[in-house]
Amino acid sequence: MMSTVQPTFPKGFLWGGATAANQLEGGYDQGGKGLSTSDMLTAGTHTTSRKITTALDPTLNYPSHEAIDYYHRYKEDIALFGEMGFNVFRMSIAWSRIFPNGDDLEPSEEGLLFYDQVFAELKKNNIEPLVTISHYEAPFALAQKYNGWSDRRVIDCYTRYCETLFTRYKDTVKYWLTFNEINILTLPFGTFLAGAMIPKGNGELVDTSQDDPQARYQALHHQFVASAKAVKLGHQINPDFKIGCMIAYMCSYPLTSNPEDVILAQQKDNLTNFLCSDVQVRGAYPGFAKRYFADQGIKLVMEPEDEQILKEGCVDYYTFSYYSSTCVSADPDQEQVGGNLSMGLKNPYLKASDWGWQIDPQGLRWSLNNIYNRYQIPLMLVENGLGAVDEVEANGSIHDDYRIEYLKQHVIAMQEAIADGVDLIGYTPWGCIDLVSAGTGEMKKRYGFIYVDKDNEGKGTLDRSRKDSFFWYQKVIESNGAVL
Ligand code: BGP
Repeated sequence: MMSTVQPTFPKGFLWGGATAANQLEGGYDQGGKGLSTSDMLTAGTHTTSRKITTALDPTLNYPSHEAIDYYHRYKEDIALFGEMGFNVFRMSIAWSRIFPNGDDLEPSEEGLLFYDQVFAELKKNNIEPLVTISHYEAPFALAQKYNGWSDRRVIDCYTRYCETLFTRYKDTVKYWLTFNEINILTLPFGTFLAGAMIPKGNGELVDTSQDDPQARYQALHHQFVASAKAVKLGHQINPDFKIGCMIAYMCSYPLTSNPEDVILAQQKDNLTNFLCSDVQVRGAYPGFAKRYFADQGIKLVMEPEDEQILKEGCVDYYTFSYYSSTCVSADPDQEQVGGNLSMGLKNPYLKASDWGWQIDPQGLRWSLNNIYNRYQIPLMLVENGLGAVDEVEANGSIHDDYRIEYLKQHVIAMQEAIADGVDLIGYTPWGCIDLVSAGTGEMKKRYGFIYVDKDNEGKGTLDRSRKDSFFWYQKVIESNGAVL
């Protein structure tokens, strides 16, 4: 349909980039930091899974131990973000820098000081921080002592951590996210990544054979309660705080017009995407979740006050990651493809990235409309991008036109969604500086505008350099999305 509306971005739109502490900082045993669950994950490859270790083995490569050494280079990196024109930067705080064991009675002053300095540097560059409180990690001691989020007592550890952050950074940070991609716990893996639970089985990060849905959903319930408590507490500490949820939005189309496929696609949307955000945005479990739990024999243990806590802890805004889309079908004999977190079926109309994630900018427009139609609260796209192998030319330049093309089409999709009436307030593409991949532990799967000289084996100078996409994004920001 032709439209007469000229799509534009609103004034004050937030443009920036996104990262997570464990994929970026390094300095895993410095500044009084305790071990984090992410420090116990070895590197994998494109085809082999990362392994979960329970004791450090010096002969293995743990990519988060050094990561890209932002811990020592944040000033240089933030200056580059400033040069690109960022007005927002999504980062996470490493919980075990603040509470090395997770249940310590007092926070670590040294850890808090590090983030004081990071925030000061951002301010100097006119960049607003957007802070994920828990991005795919928790103190490893909590995993060992309580089996992570499976234990309700971890809620108190988390709220003490939140209270510490909210009080300390009351006047520095306005935008918060309680948990990264909280819906990973609706999938049969991710218990270690997100739930800090030590799975039984062969130690592979993605080992679905030992799945225990009862424990998974119980851990998720504890995270919901923790998130709601954090929202309430944050608003008490500073009513101007904006505290959001963060969902890995898995866009799924019915493969055909067969009504069975259509129902399956809707069920997947409900169970993997909307279950979590319904709880976090609306403050209660939706009907389809109750039906699913009954069908699966899952019985959540809830305290009498939980319903009230969830109701009082609704988030201020909805954020999500979007990388790709897949299809679903009632017919089991269809070709599978990968995607961020979930597998799905191949869509004959789409091309895929080198890691097999199907590229679908229109799916972003569809998703933005779908989410906004349901909640009518501000949305922010806090992860998006193309994981690719970059080649450095002899003169040091990096011509990542494939990344520019991917991002450009997704910016156009956002513009269209805004013209459709969606209240989208910001965009932080993932891995704005090359960092360690969460899924594979690789360095060569790069998303950045800024190249970091380091390879999969951990070798390299760690020097930073500007890719072509750096200059492209700089113009996009400068023109508020008018020049693509
Ligand atoms: C999301 C995570 C990020 C990030 C991204 C890309 O699921 O929130 O931490 O890593 O996916 O995934 P990968 O690093 O596996 O390419």
